Amino acid sequence: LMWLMDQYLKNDVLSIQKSIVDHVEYTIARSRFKFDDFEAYKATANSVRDRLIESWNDNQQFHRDMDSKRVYYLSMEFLMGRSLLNSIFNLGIKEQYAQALSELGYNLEVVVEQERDAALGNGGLGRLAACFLDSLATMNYSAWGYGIRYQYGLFRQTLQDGFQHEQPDYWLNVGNPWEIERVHVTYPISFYGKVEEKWVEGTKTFTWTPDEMVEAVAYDNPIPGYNTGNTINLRLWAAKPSGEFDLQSFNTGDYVNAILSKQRAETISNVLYPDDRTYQGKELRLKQQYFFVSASLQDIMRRFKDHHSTFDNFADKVAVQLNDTHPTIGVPELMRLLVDVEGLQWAKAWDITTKVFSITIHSVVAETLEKWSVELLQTLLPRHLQIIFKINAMFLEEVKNKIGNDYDHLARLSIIEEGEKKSVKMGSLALVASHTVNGVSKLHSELLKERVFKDFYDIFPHKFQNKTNGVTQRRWLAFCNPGLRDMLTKWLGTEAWITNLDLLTGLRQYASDPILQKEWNLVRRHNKARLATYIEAISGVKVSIDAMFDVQVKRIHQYKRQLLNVLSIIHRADCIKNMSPAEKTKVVPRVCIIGGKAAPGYEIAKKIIKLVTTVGEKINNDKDIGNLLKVVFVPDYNVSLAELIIPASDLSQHISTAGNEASGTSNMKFTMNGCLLLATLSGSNIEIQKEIGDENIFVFGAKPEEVDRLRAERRQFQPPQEFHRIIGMIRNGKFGDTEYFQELCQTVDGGNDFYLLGNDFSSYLEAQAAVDEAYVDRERWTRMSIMSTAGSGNFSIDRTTCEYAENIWGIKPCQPTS
Ligand code: DL6
Repeated sequence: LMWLMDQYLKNDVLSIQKSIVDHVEYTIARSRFKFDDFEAYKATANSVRDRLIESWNDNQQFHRDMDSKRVYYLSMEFLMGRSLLNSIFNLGIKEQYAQALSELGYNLEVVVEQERDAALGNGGLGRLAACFLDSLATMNYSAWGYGIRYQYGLFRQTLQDGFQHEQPDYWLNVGNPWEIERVHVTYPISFYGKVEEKWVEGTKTFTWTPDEMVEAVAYDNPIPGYNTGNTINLRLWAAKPSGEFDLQSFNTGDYVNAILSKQRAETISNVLYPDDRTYQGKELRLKQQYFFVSASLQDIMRRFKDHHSTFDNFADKVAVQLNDTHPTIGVPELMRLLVDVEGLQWAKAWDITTKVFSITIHSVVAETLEKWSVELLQTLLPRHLQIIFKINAMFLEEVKNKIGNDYDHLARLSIIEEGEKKSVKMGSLALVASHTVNGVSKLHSELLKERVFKDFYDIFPHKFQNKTNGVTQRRWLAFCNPGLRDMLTKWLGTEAWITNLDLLTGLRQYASDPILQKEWNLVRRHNKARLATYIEAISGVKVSIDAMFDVQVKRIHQYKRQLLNVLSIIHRADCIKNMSPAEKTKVVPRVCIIGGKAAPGYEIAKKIIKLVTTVGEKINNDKDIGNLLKVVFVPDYNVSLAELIIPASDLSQHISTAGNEASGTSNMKFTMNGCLLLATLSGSNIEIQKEIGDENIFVFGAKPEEVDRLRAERRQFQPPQEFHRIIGMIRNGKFGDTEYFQELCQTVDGGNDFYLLGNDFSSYLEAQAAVDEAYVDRERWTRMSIMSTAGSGNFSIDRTTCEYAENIWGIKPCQPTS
């Protein structure tokens, strides 16, 4: 079969050109002599996909033969961004592609810009899932991601008169060259109906007769590792009508309704819910969760059964990671599949289930963990509700042996929340069924034990672990910041840092070296110039790259305190206006860049956006302020914009109320790229501070252990004069829209100030002054910047992945030897 080996696509420039041109002609059916940049992108992406399919196939075959244990990462969200540059970079063929395109008359940089972001996620949780895939592939683990192929990704944000507007992100209408539709990989997914109980040979059996059935169709997305043949799979499910099921309606002559019900099926995978923290208990969301989890588990079991005749060692071959509580309905689903479909005894099935699942929690407060009403579950998934009740009964029986009949305690532990409207606490269900639960930073994991899941921790202390998040240095440093990449490789004498980020500590010895400092600043200025051009193009605001680029980009949330940032911007503007010309010469010019989406129903967050744009409008046109301060709101913040903004930032703000951010991951991306952090003691900021050193970060505000007390005393707290004055300016119409901003101002009125803006304001201003002072000392600032990058090794997702693999999933790296 030697000739088969020869079939592999070659990666020399000529072969690549031939692949691209063939795709122009045969895949997208355009003339090879005339195609535009978008068509060039599509053809290029298809040619890369061909190469990925080769390693994908090899990888699947290898793991089939090895029968290796695999981790399945179940997530409602995968915030992938663009794939072209990432793929050719990971395959090590970027230079060849650049040359191939250039000789054909196209520019790689322009071509990659044609790709639409795959925005199948809201923020941190979804982007973390995407980073994991990159790392699992790079580190040669056997892994698959499972999720939903949403027709509409996260909405696109536009600004109209400074207000956020949401536009649909119909990202698939231009086609998605990366995915492979598997029309034959489909599973039936059932909803509604009734359950019948029967005794068969002394055993109670359950038959669920559903009222609605749809089909889940697989779409595979190959994910290449960096510098390895390990290409793993992200399998996304699309909902399609179930032909078999609808046949009945057609046969009974109800043609129109049959067609309508077909359309209804497709709505299941239509849209990503744009709220990242509040869940409104919508039936469609539960349908989505069950839809993708059921398809994934059926798929996993089918693959296992190809090699095994019993389920005895299922847990030795399968690990399932639940990305937050969203896929938790998988617990009763696996039980149903094992007991009702495969005929296992309950005890045996439960033993398997509890060895397979583990869960990561991404929030800090119990209120954000999902609950589903018993009524809805009874209607939509009646058999699952029975299973949940049984799991709960057995669990409570078991804990009674430990804690006795303390009913309050038992009620807190119960998976079912009693009350007027009974509901199922999905976090509790996941915890009972999982062998491990983890938080995403050291502080967060402690908070889970002390607060969110205290009652469970007392009973199952062995289940709790910490796994501090990380980010992939491939996307977030090596290819979004090519100037810095080359410089790091040159100064470290190796590019091994791309897979071993700890090597960055080698930079520390050069942090004061004037030659490195000069090169460092040159790269930074180049990145800032790129961003300045973009800012001018989208907003018309001209910004100087000598000014400090002070950035806060993330979802808009009260707890993330963008409002605190705006208040200090108003304060700064006001101070500048009152300065003499001599005093003005001492001001450090700043460009304040804010970006992020507000959930469509989150009115306060939308008001914050409007305040930023209004304040920006006023300041940017104030001649007394001139270039000393500019304020820009960057619309439609997404992965691709982050890749432009992060390498160009001098200062990045991570200023949530202490302890209120589970981890944060953009703080890690900024640090890696040599941007300094202005931070509170929240989430992974604390660990970043430890790694890079107190002298290289600006920390302010309350301590996590003070927050409860400060909240309790906030009615009596007197914020500083400046705080009142600035709020007064907004209230009194200095920025127009007087009525519109009243509610926003009320959120920081003493008793209402839950996120402690008033309390932290003074120390925030002090920290801002310290930032200015450091910035004027160019040698010191550059040193701090180099030390930030040098200390960021611990925040590589590869470290996180290894910890999960070793301590939770029990999997080992393995790849073909040849
Ligand atoms: O773990 C990833 C990321 C954390 O870094 C953020 O701190 C956290 O807010 C975020 N959570 C979400 C959705 N929230 N919930 N549940 O994105 O997760």
